[in-house]
Amino acid sequence: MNRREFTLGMSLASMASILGIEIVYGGLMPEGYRPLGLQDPDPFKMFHKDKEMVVLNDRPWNMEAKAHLLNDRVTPNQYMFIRNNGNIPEGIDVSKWTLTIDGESVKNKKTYSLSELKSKFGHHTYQLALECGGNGRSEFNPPAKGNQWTVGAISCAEWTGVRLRDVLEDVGITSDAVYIGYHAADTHLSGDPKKEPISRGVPIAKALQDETLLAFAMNGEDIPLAHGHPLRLVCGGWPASTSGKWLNRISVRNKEHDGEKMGGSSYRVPCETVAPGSEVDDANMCIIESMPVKSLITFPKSGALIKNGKSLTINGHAWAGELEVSKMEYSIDFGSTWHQCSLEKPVNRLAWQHFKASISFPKKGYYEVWAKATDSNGKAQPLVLPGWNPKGYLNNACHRIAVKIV
Ligand SMILES: Nc1nc2c(c(=O)[nH]1)N[C@H]1C(S)=C(S)[C@@H](COP(=O)(O)O)O[C@H]1N2
Ligand SMILES: [Mo]
Repeated sequence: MNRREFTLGMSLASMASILGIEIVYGGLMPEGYRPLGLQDPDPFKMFHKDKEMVVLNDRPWNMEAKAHLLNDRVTPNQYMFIRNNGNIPEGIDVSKWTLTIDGESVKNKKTYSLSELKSKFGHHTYQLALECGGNGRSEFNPPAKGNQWTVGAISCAEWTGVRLRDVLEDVGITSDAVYIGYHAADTHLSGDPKKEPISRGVPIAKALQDETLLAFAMNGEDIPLAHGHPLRLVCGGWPASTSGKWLNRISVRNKEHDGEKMGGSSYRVPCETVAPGSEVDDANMCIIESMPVKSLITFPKSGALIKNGKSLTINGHAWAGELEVSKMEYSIDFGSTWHQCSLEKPVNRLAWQHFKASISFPKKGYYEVWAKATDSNGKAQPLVLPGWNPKGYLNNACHRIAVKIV
C-alpha cells in the first residue's frame, strides 16, 4: 500500500483532524512534510471503522464488512462499507456548503445553502439499504476487474434529510424532465480538476419517490466524512452508486444523464444473458436499476462450533431492491430441503428485513447453513452464481455459513 501519496496531498486541517488535535506550529512545517504522527495513516482510526473491516484498496479508499459484522438491525458507521471512486474532499466548510439545482429541465436554476435546505423543507427519516452494484464480484469467473467485494458492500443505515421531490418542486421542473444527475465535491485520482470521479443519477420517477432524500444525517448524527458529509443523495434499493456523496449539484436532465460512469459498461449488464467470458458491445449493455433479491446470515459467524443437542438460532437480513422480500428459507442439506425462517416486515419501504430461524441438527458433524430469499414477484436468489457479466455486477447467490456440531 502506498500511504505516502495519500498523506502528501493533505491539508493542515485534515492532518489535524486525523491526529485529533491541533498542530500548533503547523504553519511552520516544511511544504509536503509528513508529521511523524501521520506516517502510517490508519484507515480504521481515520474513518472510525472496526478493526475487522477489510481494506480492498487505499487509493481510492474501499473497505468492506464481513457478514458477521453486519448483525445490527441498523448499520452503525463502524461496520459500513466505503466505496470511493476518487479522493475524499478536504477542508469542508459546512457553513459555506451549497446545493445547486440546474439542468435543461429546470425553469430557473437555484442554489441553496445547507441551512436553507434544512429550514425550508420538511425532514424525513428512513432506513435505506445501500448495496454496491459490484457486491459479490470476487466470485465471478472469468474474474471481473475492480474491487473484489465478497459479501460486505451492503449497509442499511437510518438516513435523515429533505425530500429531493420537495426541493425540485420549489425550483420548478419542466414536463420534459426524464432524469437527474448528481455532481459532487470529491476529486479525480488523476488530480485533474476538470474530471469528475463519478456523476450518476436516476430516472425522474425514482428521484420523486418519498424515500429519495438529500440527507444531512446518518443514524442521528452528521454523516461521517467517508459517507458523504455534509450532504448526500440517497436512493435506497438501487445500486449505491446512484447515491451521490458530498453532493453539491443536481442537474435535471431532458435525457438520460451522461455523467461519468453512466455510459459504456459502467453499472451495466448485458441486456441478454451471455456465456462467461464473452465480449459484449456497449450497445448491448443495459443500465442497472432496482437491485435483485438477496440475503445475508449475520449470526453466527461462519465456522461456529455448536454443542451437540443444542439448537442454533441464526439471524440476518434480506432485501430486494424496490420490492419486498416475501419469503425467507434455510437449508442444512446443501439445498435438498428448505425450511421457513421467520421474516419481519421492513420498517419502511426500501429498508432491509430481518429474519431468524431456530435450527436443530440431527447429529455431530459438519454442516452448511444456506439462506435463500424470495421477492414479492416470486423471484428467488440463485443457489450458485447468477449470469456472468463483464463488470461483475449483481451477484445475488445464496449466502452460506459453515457450522460444526461437536
Ligand atoms: N461523490 C461520490 N459519490 C459516490 C461515490 C463516489 O465515489 N463519489 N461512490 C458511489 C458508489 S459506487 C457506492 S457503492 C456508494 C458507497 O457508499 P458508502 O461509501 O457510503 O458506503 O457511494 C456512491 N456515491
Ligand atoms: Mo458501488
